[in-house]
Amino acid sequence: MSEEPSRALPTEAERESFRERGWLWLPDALEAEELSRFQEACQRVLGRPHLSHEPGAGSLHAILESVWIEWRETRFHAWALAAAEALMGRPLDYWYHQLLFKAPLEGPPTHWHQDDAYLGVEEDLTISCWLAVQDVGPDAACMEFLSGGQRAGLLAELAPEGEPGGTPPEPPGLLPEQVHAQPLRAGSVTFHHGKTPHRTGPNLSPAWRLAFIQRFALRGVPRPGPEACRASSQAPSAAGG
Ligand SMILES: O=C(O)CCC(=O)C(=O)O
Repeated sequence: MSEEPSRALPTEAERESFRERGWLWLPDALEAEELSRFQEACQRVLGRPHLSHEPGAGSLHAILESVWIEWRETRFHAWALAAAEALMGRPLDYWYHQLLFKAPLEGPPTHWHQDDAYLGVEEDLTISCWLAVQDVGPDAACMEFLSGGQRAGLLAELAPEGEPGGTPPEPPGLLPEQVHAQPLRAGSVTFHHGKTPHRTGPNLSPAWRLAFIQRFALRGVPRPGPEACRASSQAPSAAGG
């Protein structure tokens, strides 16, 4: 059974900011004890022999259940769903999650993309919660958002085509003042709307970039299967996904 939410839900001002910009930063979404459990679980993923990093592998995509089956009983998960519902103003279902890790010094950039573009729907379908499992500074592949970009709907220029790596790295019409990079300290999150263009740079730091992402989808809307999930999680990167 799920726990009670771990943190206050977004305020009206925060919800308004999300509607305007298509993303929102919220510090300290987890209590210290739960953050430690997420950090330990991520270290267990990194320590698994078949997942251990090979030079040149660049990034690692994994699921938390492989090391921590009960993670959905955390207060953080309950909070993330409730906060996502408050931001979208609609009932949502938890859809799936990912650990997206980028290797020290070489983890490749992830180019500009819109998550909903991988799902083949025009409707505003999804919202994601991106947790920094450890501090994620500007040199460690923090999230960058094109503020307000969600209001333009799906951008033809960012339509996924062919193999990962085929998408241009910059959306046309990009204005530098619209781009916002959001470094996070451990335990803080950003939420982004499924149509908000976003990217991450390369991980140039000496540590793994550890991010835990939960995706939520509008209740009652048919959700695409695992192939679409995989595509959106491996948005084009300089290393080919
Ligand atoms: O964590 C990353 O590097 C990219 C994450 C992303 O694109 C997403 O969560 O939609």
